[in-house]
Amino acid sequence: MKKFAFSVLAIALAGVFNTAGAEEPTLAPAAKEASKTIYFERCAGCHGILRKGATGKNLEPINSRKLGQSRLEKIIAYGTEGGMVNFDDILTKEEISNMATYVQMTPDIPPEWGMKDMLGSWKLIVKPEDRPKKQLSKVNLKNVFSVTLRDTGEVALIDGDTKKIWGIVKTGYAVHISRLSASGRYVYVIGRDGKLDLIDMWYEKPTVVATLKVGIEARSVDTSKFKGYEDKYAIAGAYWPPQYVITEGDTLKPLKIVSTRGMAVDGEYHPEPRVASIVASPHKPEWVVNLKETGLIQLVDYSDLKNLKTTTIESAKFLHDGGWDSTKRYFLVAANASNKVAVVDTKTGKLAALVDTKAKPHPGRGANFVHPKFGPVWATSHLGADVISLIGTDPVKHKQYAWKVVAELKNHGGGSLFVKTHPKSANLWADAPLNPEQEIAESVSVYDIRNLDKGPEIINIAKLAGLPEGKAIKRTVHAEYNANGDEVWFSIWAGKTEPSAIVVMDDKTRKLKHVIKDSKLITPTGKFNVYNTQHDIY
Ligand code: DHE
Repeated sequence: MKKFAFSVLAIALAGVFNTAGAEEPTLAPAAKEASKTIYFERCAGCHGILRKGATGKNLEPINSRKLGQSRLEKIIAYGTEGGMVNFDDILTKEEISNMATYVQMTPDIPPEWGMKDMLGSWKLIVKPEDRPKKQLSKVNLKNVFSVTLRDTGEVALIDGDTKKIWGIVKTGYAVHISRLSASGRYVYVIGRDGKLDLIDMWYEKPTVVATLKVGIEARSVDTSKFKGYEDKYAIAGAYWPPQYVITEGDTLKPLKIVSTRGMAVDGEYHPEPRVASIVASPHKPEWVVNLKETGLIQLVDYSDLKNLKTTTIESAKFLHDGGWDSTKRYFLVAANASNKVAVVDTKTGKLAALVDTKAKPHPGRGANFVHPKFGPVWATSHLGADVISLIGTDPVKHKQYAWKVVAELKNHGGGSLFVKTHPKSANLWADAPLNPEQEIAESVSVYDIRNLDKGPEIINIAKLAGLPEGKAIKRTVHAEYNANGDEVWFSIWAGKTEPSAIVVMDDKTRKLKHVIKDSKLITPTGKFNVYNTQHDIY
């Protein structure tokens, strides 16, 4: 990982950001360096590099110093009900104390990352013409799962038919998500450190054929999915510098970088509008790019990169994750720290609605199903409330319910991150991995979507894995269906030095079908089934 380096600009800006007065606390150089790394790896995602806050609270010195050393230490160690996780199982007492001091100090500012840096980082390991001309293995690629191994900086490609690990690939640090090329041949994996890897599944074993560092910190990637543009382009969004880059799809050669700095929906300048979720439209040569801090949603037309046309839609601040409605005309994205879901109509290029929800909606890509009374709905759970909200998505046949929360189902706890269903399933699953209570974090709620009044069945999935006791909570996180839609997979996300697992449930019976255990399966979190991710099925 590239360590933060101070530039002249950074030093100048640091003066601007040192707003909390002269009594800045200090740390010895080694402790400061270590805290800076921890902040970047563990904290910046929620609080921002400049600590201006988003999913997490504003931690600029003017605010953090009000909380004070001992309160900050408690918050860092034990977390909060508002969704901040505990770090006492990851950090030592000394590290926690140093972090509490560090966040009261002036933020460090990392360097910019323009075309020269990007091209310097680009490695075309195998040229497209030197790659296999057809699939060399017998693996059923449609049912492969690309699984994030968060703390080892790897993804495991698991054969969904045999449940065996097909290959493990080194990727960026704390790799975040995988997305698929339109053809289903290539997996794109983005790391928190901004490293983008292109994996070719036509080899005997999954093989990285190109890499690119798109920034210092990143979270999102997608590909061109419109007819005629299949596998042509990729787009990756960076948290720092705040920008996105469009690359060649099969080489990752960077073609165009677009900065996202600018005015927020409230008319104020923001220096760090991070790129949150990105999704490719199947109906147009267009990506939906969600800018977190400014609350702007950009529809980026990739049919002419030299004369890039972008429609900028005002929504609400702190955009995060989201997914399509079942028709893939409307994109629903959580403005999580605003307690809203924004709905974009990609046909008209306009905001269709801003829907109020409970605290901090966090849908992943959400879940689409047909409600017996309200017609087509899209579901999200919440980080800050034990509620699953259903939003009506059919403005034609169910106009009175469209873009309204039509029902709120009880989840087994707050701290939820992901909901999931499948067009062939009658179940709606919701996790709660960030809940501070062990039993809740290990469990999921599952509703029968034909009879939601019956209430949920609550299943402790982590217990089913039969793992030995450990120090860390075995968080059950991220449901993902197999290609047939009859199995649902959960990650059991234990500590870095403890065994983790993937639990496969039979979706119909809701009974355990299989547990994938392997010493190489360290901290699995997100899982991306090739077919479902390729076709945005959720
Ligand atoms: Fe994620 C999606 C950002 C923490 C697992 N995460 C996303 C997306 C964003 C994001 C912007 C949407 C990408 C897209 O669709 O293009 N995530 C962030 C953060 O900023 C945050 C809050 C803090 C951080 O430091 O990164 C964060 N995320 C986490 C985790 O701690 C999780 C639970 C475990 C992990 O692997 O790091 C986690 N995030 C995921 C997963 C998805 C995701 C599994 C994809 C969900 C999907 O079904 O598409």
